[in-house]
Amino acid sequence: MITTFATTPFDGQKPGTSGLRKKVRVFQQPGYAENFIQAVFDVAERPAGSALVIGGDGRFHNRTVIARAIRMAAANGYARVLVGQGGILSTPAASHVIRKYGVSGGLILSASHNPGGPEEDFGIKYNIANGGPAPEAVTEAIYARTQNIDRWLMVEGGAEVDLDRVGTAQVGEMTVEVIDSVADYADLMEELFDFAAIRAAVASGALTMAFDAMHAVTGPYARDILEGRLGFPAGTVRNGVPLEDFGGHHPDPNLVHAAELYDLMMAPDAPTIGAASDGDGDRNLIIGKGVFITPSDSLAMLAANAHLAPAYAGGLKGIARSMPTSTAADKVAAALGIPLWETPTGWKFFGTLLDAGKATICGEESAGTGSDHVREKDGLWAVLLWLNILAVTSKPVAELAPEHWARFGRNYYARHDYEAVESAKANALMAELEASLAGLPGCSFGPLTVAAADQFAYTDPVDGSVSNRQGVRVMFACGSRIVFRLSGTGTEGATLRVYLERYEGPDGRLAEETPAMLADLIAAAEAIAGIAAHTGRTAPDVVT
Ligand code: VG1
Ligand code: CO
Repeated sequence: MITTFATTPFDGQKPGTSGLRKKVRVFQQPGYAENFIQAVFDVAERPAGSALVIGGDGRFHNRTVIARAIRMAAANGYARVLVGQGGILSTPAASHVIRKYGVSGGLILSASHNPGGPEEDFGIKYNIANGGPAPEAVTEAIYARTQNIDRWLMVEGGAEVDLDRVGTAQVGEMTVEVIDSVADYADLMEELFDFAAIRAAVASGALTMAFDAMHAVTGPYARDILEGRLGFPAGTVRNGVPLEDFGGHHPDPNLVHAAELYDLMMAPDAPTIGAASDGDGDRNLIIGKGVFITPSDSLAMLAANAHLAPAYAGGLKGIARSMPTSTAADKVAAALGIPLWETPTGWKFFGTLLDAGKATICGEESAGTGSDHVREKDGLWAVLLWLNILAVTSKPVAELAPEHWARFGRNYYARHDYEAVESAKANALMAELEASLAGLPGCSFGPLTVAAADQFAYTDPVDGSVSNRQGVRVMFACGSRIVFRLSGTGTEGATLRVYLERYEGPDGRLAEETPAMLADLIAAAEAIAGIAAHTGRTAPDVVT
């Protein structure tokens, strides 16, 4: 029943920031997904009798690849596969299921915040036994294997597994368990947070919310937890039915793609809090009534108030953030007397810190926040921690945020994305920028003087692995900063990300508009990198 299919390598099956992401039509080439999955199975650490978790964000092509992956797992000697009902598992839920059932790893089928549909994006990511994304050593080994792969294995014949019915089935020698996609995860959330306090605040009418699931994977989770367990009225979860093409939208919870939610939250009759999540449920957008909270600030504010939730009442062991994320969390770590870890972009770099108990809360400027409860960023987790804090303090976001800034200072922050730039042009920009780094210190751009400039390199404090060239940093004497890097998740040309940050101390200007506060930095970024000259673009496509 096990068939060996001869194959030859495909170019470019190199996992990026978060797995292998390509256009659906690339994944639809015969053998493309199979080659990659076989490469994973060939290099993954999986002792005899191992189990595997499979789930995805429900986007177009999800079910096709899941059906193939199940048959391949059976042919490759897995004893058991756990798959979410309908092929659905949010990324944090998959991480939790891997940990809870002690399996050797998982395949997460998602291109996250990238759009879905026949002409859009698909992705495959492998997570290891700790529930987190495979570290670079593993993704490098997978990539190396894709370059010399010559066969893949699959069990043929027998009925297809009915993904829509919870229960067990047999594929060859392997058992397939179709599990409830939501229950394990929702139970975990109930353990972490003060659901009774949130329920009481909801019941009294003091705490109201709007949650935009963006027709992505979080819908069923948000309905169960927010409308079911916490008692928010029906309709609190908007766009709650996962669609294969996310309704034609980008499931990216930022001010551009969740503009409707933003407008709602700026209206006079806005609810207490508005939130949204992305394609695979690991990102979060937080908007208080009348006030947007940047993801970097959200990380800092959550860390400062985490002790109000039962799971974190004993304090935090440390905070970790990706390098381009603002330094707002650093101020909180200093005040709490705990370490602050600065890692390269991508959640895979937090895994060792979480496993070693060096950090409890982690975050990225790209709307990712999470803790040691799983090994992925977790959109609903962040929303629930905000709800917990709002319920316990009875203060609106518009009061909590200024209080935070008055204590720690405020990091004005924005990210400018230049999307689908011709790769050669983006590479030339970065190369020229790198070549200019040594000469930058001492140079002035308007009122800003460069204090230091470098390429960020990271040595993992736990396993000693080194990751070079993780983004160009230009640091100014006043404490402001610009970071330049190319995205590792795009599927079309290159995306240039420019991260801008300006710090104002507790006695500084705390209530200004962000664009005005960053104007000098924006001009400096153009002068330093020659963005218009290299790319022909005079303005970013997306500002978040
Ligand atoms: C982006 C974000 C990064 C995030 C990654 C995966 O990567 O910047 O912070 O970890 O997406 O997020 P890049 O290389 O494009 O900048 V998700 O929610 O798309 O899995
Ligand atoms: Co995501």
